[in-house]
Amino acid sequence: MNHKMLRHRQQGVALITALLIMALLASLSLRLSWDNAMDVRRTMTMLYHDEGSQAALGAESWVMSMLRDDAEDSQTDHLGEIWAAEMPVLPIESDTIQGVLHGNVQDLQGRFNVNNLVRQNGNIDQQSLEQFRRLLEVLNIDPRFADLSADWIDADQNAELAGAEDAIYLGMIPPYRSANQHLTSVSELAALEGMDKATFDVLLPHIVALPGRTEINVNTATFAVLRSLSDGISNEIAESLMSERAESGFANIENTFAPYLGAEVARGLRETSDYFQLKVVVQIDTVRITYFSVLQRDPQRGTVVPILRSFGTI
Ligand SMILES: [Ca+2]
Ligand SMILES: [Ca+2]
Repeated sequence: MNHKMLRHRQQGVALITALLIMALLASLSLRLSWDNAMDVRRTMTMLYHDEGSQAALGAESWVMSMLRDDAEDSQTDHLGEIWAAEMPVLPIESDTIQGVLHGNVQDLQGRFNVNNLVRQNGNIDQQSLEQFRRLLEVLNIDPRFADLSADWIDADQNAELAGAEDAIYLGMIPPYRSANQHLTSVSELAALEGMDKATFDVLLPHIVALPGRTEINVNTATFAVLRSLSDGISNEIAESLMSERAESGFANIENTFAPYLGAEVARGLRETSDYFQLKVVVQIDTVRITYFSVLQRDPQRGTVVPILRSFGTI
């Protein structure tokens, strides 16, 4: 090999080395800028999430004071009151953030409290069980789920005729046990034997799990819950009751319901509420937060406190 050829070869190696270094640097810089973009995105998402959570808690404070004012200003609770109106879409704006917030408040005592199915001593309350069966029939759902729910909550392991206890649930894959105590969330009923999502979604707007035994506010009760009060309340009667109460509630619930209900059931009715559910949806950029809060109002003390908060699902 002469000198000329050797020099050419050395130059070729140097060129390839230089190209390799260039390629390496380019890929490194691409990687760094990608990581950097991801870091910025992650930080912004966390920031938006924090801001969104704060906005949801702000909305909760606002609704709590609205419910306190309502207790001072009115003797009854009905769907024409300000708390029952859908919240307008409110802007969330600052130097760095732009988003929106909307939500609503629902009266939870317009629904059937599944914890009414079982008395404090752990035994099934037959009257509430019958009412739940009627509610399911009105909704075209198998009334067997009333017995299943009662067994799920009652203290014992004796299955009702159409019910189920651990003997059934332990045979499932995966196996599980019934709660045998009062519920904190109706979502537990999704675990009932034979319950599917479609059925549960139909049932959900009409049921609630409130602490202890509660009465039903007929001013806010759903159509199906009104019908469930008695076999004597037909579709037509329930429709006329709905139009009688309109948006300002019944003038006199005793007189209105006396023809349809026995004294025992009538005692479980009222025209005020102590439990409400706030739902807030916050959207900032691509971050969306859904916040639920169950609020308990004590009209005697004039207080409203959150008793169950959750992000995402009820
Ligand atoms: Ca009121
Ligand atoms: Ca049981």
